[in-house]
Amino acid sequence: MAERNAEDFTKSPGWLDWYPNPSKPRFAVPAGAVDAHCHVFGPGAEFPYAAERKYTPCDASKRQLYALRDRLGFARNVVVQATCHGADNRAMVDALVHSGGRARGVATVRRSITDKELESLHAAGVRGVRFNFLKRLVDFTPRDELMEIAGRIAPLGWHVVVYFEAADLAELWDFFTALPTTVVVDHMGRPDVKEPVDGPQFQRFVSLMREHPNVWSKVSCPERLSLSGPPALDGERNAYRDVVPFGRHLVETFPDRVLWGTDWPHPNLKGHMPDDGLLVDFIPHIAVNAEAQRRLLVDNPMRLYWPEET
Ligand code: 0GY
Repeated sequence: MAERNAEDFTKSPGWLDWYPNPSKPRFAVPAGAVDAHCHVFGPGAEFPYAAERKYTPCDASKRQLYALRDRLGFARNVVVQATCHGADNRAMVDALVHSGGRARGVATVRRSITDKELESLHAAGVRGVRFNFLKRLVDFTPRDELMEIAGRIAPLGWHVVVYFEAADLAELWDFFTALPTTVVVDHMGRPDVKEPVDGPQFQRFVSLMREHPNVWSKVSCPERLSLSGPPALDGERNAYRDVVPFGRHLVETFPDRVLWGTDWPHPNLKGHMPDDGLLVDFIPHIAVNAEAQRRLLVDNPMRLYWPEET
């Protein structure tokens, strides 16, 4: 592959931009709802993308993110550092400090980070670090380095967010279960939704959560996991239905350890870009009553990201 020019912010070939005019969801999220997984990208002219990035995205600014928040009816965001910014957290931190206290963040840090830098991330609203194990997104980081970082952020009350492919869980199990913090898994551990919910692959993930009460899951990204895809353009809003049994199983089995997020601006999607309004209408299919919805969208994220208010 050709060496990427670090200064060239031309979008990666085939890059899909975020959906410009999301529909108004039919599902009204409860008051105080948190979008607990979303990103900002640049803008590249202000916050350059990292030299080591594996993709160059479209710009997706804090202003655009907060407009989406308001359009969908959410009160708060958790802004997760995207790999295109490497361990340069400035765009994410800038989004937090301009949120009026309505956003908290998850950073990417290296072993070289100083205590002072960690404290300043904390002051900006960072409450976790993300360890990414997807080879298409990041270069390998030795486990001892990650464990060292986890040991340093634990006293701050932060947690670790992990992103991995379902096929890699067996190999990562011992590392995950040795982490000294709450561990939040992105996108249900990326199950293959062709497999049954009670099949070995997803049940391995369910066992991880059952045996380890410090493990939480984001029941997010149906648009990334779905094979059936969005609905036909017939006005029906019951999208991504093949993902429903997986999300619903986790929401019902672990009601106080699930989070939900849009994943806006949806990096690296192939095929289609979701209407974020439709994604919100997915929620009542996996959290089927008001209590489950309140826990998923308000109580759980508030406990993790704004514990001082709960
Ligand atoms: C997601 C998923 C992806 C990308 C990233 O930080 C990232 O680049 O998280 C992906 O490509 O699956 O959660 O945004």
